[in-house]
Amino acid sequence: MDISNIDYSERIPNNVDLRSDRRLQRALERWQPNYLDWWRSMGPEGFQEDHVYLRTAISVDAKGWAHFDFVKMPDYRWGIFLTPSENDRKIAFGDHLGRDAWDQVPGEYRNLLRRIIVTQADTEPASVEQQRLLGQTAPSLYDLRNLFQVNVEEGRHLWAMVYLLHRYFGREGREEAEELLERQAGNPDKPRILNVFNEPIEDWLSFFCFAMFTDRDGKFQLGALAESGFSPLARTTRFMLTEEAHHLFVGQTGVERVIRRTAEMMNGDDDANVRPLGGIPLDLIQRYINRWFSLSLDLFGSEVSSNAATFFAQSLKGRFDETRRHEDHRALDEGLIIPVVRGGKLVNEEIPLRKAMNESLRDSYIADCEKALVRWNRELKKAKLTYRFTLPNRRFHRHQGEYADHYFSPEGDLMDEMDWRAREDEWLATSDDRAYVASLMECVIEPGRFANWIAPPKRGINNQAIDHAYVKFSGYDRR
Ligand code: BYC
Ligand code: FE
Ligand code: FE
Repeated sequence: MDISNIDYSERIPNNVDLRSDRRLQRALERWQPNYLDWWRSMGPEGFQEDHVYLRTAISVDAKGWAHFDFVKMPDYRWGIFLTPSENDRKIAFGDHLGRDAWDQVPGEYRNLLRRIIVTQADTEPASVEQQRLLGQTAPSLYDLRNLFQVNVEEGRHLWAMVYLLHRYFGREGREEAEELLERQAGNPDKPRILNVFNEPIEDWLSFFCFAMFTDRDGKFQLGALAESGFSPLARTTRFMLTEEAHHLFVGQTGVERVIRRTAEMMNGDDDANVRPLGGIPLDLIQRYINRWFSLSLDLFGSEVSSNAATFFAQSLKGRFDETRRHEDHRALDEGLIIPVVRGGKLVNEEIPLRKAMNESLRDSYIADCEKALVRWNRELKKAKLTYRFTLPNRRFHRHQGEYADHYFSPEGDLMDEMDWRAREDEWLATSDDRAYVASLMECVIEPGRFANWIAPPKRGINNQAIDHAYVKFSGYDRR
């Protein structure tokens, strides 16, 4: 069978020859209706009967895997797609460097591996839950479609992880798969596992920041898992990464379009007030950036982590682009200098590199975020404005790791709690900010029209026009 092509004649589309394993197929077919129930109750509210211009994977080849068509979301063909296996794959890092990669779970690593997979899996439905009301205030049909594209693909990412749990982790894996549909973003009794995935995403500026900063954590975590010595995980996450690129695009260009629109309203005047015009002020955008960037930094875990050292040593989770790095893939002799708080002061400490793997991944992530900031600032320069966006220091507003119990300014300086609290409203989106942004949100559904606070994109989806009817409503007036 040709692994690059996906079999759509099956109830669960797949390129893993699911039909040859009846037990597994039946187990997943039993999970499928529970998933659909979850999608209908926790997925996008309203819009389930509407036809959305969505892409679906038809092949896992590099050349054009996507097929675009109008689909009702509950009819989306969620499936199981892995990139083709490499013959003779070798492990690229850790204690097992150079040995044959594993096609089965090494017994001694079973629990750890399951935990990583469950943590990854948990974020996917969480994000759909967090975004479920946004359709009602979409700034255009183009944006509405992009939201739903992201949502159905996060649903597919859940499928990707549930396949691994069912296929490789027996009864415990099946139980975890059930629990993935039971925890709920923001539910105090059964919250999602990682912090950001319990935060509300109430407006579209938050959504764009989330797709920019939080989905980007996905890019780096998936990139680290794509190096795994456990090949099925590596091949699954590689295909997920091809979908992730669009999510990051939605986030980065979304924020960029808000900036462009505000700059347009400011008309070259640095002191212009855009509120009377219904625009989003630049300093408010900066406070949203500060909030979502710092929350997303927490997702990398502690700066100094023995969990991370174990994941690396056992060749389960590598660094970003591990295989392509010209570095010691055992990471045994080096260290990473990390500023830590000791006796009320920041002092540099050298941490053995394996224990600093979370920080190494966070470094790669921050460098990637900086690139987007350069693009956003280019918009300001073009508009002859002197304001510039910055990323806050990695120590600012943290809730996990070395800096969690201390207070740091956006420049990274250690502060007293009192002083910090006195300035918090300058730095982080306030309830007034959020109320103002909420007041601007309106549902715009005429093709080609955009809400006043955001500029249109430069081009449409899949070479379609910007005024293409990306969502076709099923016969009733939504306004
Ligand atoms: N919130 O050594 P530590 C995505 C826990 S995003 C709450 O600091 P470790 C997506 C940690 O679990 C990508 N708890 O951390 C994006 C541990 O708990 P236990 C998601 C946290 O283990 C947008 C304890 O603190 N994928 O795909 O090295 C939309 C101390 O552990 C947090 C992954 O994360 C937190 N932020 O690393 C849709 C990949 N941070 O064991 C999707 C899989 C840490 O003491 N996950 N803790 O109970 C991992 O590799 C690791 O679990 C982490 C943490 C990187 C998350
Ligand atoms: Fe995802
Ligand atoms: Fe994503």
